[in-house]
Amino acid sequence: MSLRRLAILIFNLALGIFAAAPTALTLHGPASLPLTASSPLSPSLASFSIETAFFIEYLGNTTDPNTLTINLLQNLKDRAGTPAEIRIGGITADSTYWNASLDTALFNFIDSTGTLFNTTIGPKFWEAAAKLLPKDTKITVNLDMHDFKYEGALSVAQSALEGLNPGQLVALEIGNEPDHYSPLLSAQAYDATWEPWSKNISEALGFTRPMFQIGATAEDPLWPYNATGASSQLECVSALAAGANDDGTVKYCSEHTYQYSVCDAARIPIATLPNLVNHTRLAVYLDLWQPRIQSVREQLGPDSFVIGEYNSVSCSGKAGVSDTFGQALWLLDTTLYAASINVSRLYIHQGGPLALQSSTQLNHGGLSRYDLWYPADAMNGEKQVFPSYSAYLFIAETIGHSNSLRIANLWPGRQENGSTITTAGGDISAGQSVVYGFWEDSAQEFPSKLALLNLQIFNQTEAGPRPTTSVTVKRLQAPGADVTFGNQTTWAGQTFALDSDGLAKGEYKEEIILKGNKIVVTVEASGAVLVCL
Ligand SMILES: *[C@@H]1O[C@H](CO)[C@@H](O)[C@H](O)[C@H]1NC(C)=O
Ligand SMILES: *[C@@H]1O[C@H](CO)[C@@H](O)[C@H](O)[C@H]1NC(C)=O
Ligand SMILES: *[C@@H]1O[C@H](CO)[C@@H](O)[C@H](O)[C@H]1NC(C)=O
Ligand SMILES: *[C@@H]1O[C@H](CO)[C@@H](O)[C@H](O)[C@H]1NC(C)=O
Ligand SMILES: *[C@@H]1O[C@H](CO)[C@@H](O)[C@H](O)[C@H]1NC(C)=O
Ligand SMILES: *[C@@H]1O[C@H](CO)[C@@H](O)[C@H](O)[C@H]1NC(C)=O
Ligand SMILES: *[C@@H]1O[C@H](CO)[C@@H](O)[C@H](O)[C@H]1NC(C)=O
Ligand SMILES: *[C@@H]1O[C@H](CO)[C@@H](O)[C@H](O)[C@H]1NC(C)=O
Ligand SMILES: *[C@@H]1O[C@H](CO)[C@@H](O)[C@H](O)[C@H]1NC(C)=O
Ligand SMILES: CC(=O)N[C@H]1CO[C@H](CO)[C@@H](O)[C@@H]1O
Repeated sequence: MSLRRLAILIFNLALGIFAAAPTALTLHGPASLPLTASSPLSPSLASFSIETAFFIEYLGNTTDPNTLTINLLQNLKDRAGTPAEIRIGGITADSTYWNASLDTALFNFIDSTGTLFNTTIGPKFWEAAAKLLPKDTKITVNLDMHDFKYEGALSVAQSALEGLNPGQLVALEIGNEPDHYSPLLSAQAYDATWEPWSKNISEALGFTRPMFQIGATAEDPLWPYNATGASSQLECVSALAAGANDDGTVKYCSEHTYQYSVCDAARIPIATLPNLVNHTRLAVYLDLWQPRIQSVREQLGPDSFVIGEYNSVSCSGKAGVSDTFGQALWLLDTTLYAASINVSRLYIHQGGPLALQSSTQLNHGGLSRYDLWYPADAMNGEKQVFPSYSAYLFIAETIGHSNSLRIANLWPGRQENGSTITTAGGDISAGQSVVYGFWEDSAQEFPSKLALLNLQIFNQTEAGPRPTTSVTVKRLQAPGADVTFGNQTTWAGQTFALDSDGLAKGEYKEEIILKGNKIVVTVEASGAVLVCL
């Protein structure tokens, strides 16, 4: 019976605005939980990485809190029941120092050309994190390894433990993107510092459980996996193989993903909106990590692999690409796809352009073009919320308050080799449709929700019948993939933008589609819907 139910889930795809005859796509059963479905999803699946030097600009301090940031984070907690986690880190963590006498929360050393050299934090920094973030927000802190000064790393770790609420500090990272250090570190050389530091800090701070997140590496896995240099890459698996966990200090592994880049001339032309909004490209990219995800989970447990820093376009994003509604669709699909291959949490990176990132880019202030919102007026844009924020509302609401929801990709569907990319190169028959199913552990015969994404820059009509119940549909919408305004982006009919300080504005809208033989849900081109069955 359940097989029949799913088999009549039909997608009518309008291949072009004027297409007269839609193509029908039928998903074949079984509708029960697939064997390759993920582990139970973390309610903090959609989390944040905030660049250390920009953390106070985002959050404010206890005398002058940033209510926009606080409201936007609280909206997510309201939907998922658990706050998004925050990793405080990034390249500036490798030049961040503790000063117990500092009277401000944070001091950035910026020279007369506007270049940021280093960051000093004091007690008010942790006070802001402890008091202003939504209650129970878990924090991961990135320590400086780049200076190779153990006492400096220890003092930041100790200040975090003492300054945050009890239990709030959930992990420490040692170094940011150590695979980009110069001279290059082998896994053995990395471990030679990482392993004794993690042990000494654990002893000094009295940790009785593993508290460290290893890796934080930047480079993509080389493809094919037997390519020259692939076996000598510094990453979680090679670091673990070289003995990083000999003292049992490793809790999680984090690797960073930036699918596109404007760091160098060769990659700039590839960082386009149509490439960004393309499921095939996104899945092929994330699939590169599958062997590492599997290995790390076997060694450290089912919830151990995270993408601790990521965004779409490295070196601070690209106007017209990473600040658009297309980025919202990319963010939604990236998060759900990663979850479907057992990435436990993803921390979207927020911050600004930085010195030394690239010789060609502006690195003198402002905020990154890929941020979900600007907490304050910046030299490259006023205070605002970008369309991509709404993707995190979609995810938080999909997970709801469940602690046992599992996800699987239903279309294009998982293939023999573990990828969703078919020999035909993904979903070419049906444009750019992507379907995820969500199952409660307690009800494995039929999914409780479906996420239907249309990543094609055209229209799509979708249908999801369930003869015995009504279906509610909530939409993620904007006038087009190229829209850059949060105030034109709606989730379930409402905007979450600056004019309401990040709070919901407008009439809440969900469509209730009554049971019938066939239910047709129309999805606009470049749009996504959440169907609750
Ligand atoms: C995800 O993890 C679960 C539980 O460990 C496993 O059964 C499933 O095959 C994994 N899925 C993928 C796509 O790796
Ligand atoms: C720490 O901050 C205080 C107050 O701003 C300052 O006087 C002192 O020089 C700083 N210490 C160091 C080592 O930078
Ligand atoms: C708090 O923020 C305000 C506004 O940026 C600033 O004037 C003040 O010095 C900050 N206080 C601390 C303790 O950092
Ligand atoms: C920060 O960088 C400046 C400029 O190089 C340097 O003078 C200063 O000592 C650095 N601060 C710390 C705390 O290392
Ligand atoms: C770690 O602690 C041991 C024992 O206290 C000490 O000998 C060693 O120098 C420390 N390592 C570092 C990197 O500080
Ligand atoms: C990688 O493996 C493939 C398939 O086994 C083989 O054809 C190719 O020669 C190998 N490449 C290298 C660099 O070893
Ligand atoms: C998406 O990317 C794949 C792989 O690069 C490509 O074959 C396909 O044509 C793209 N789809 C669209 C609609 O651009
Ligand atoms: C929408 O947001 C943009 C960016 O913040 C702003 O410039 C514009 O005035 C806003 N429009 C409305 C109607 O509020
Ligand atoms: C899986 O197979 C598809 C189709 O042959 C191919 O395009 C893709 O690269 C393969 N992925 C992996 C990770 O092997
Ligand atoms: C058919 C069509 O209009 N496609 C366009 C949709 O919008 C995006 C973003 O502006 C364009 O890149 C497409 O060419």
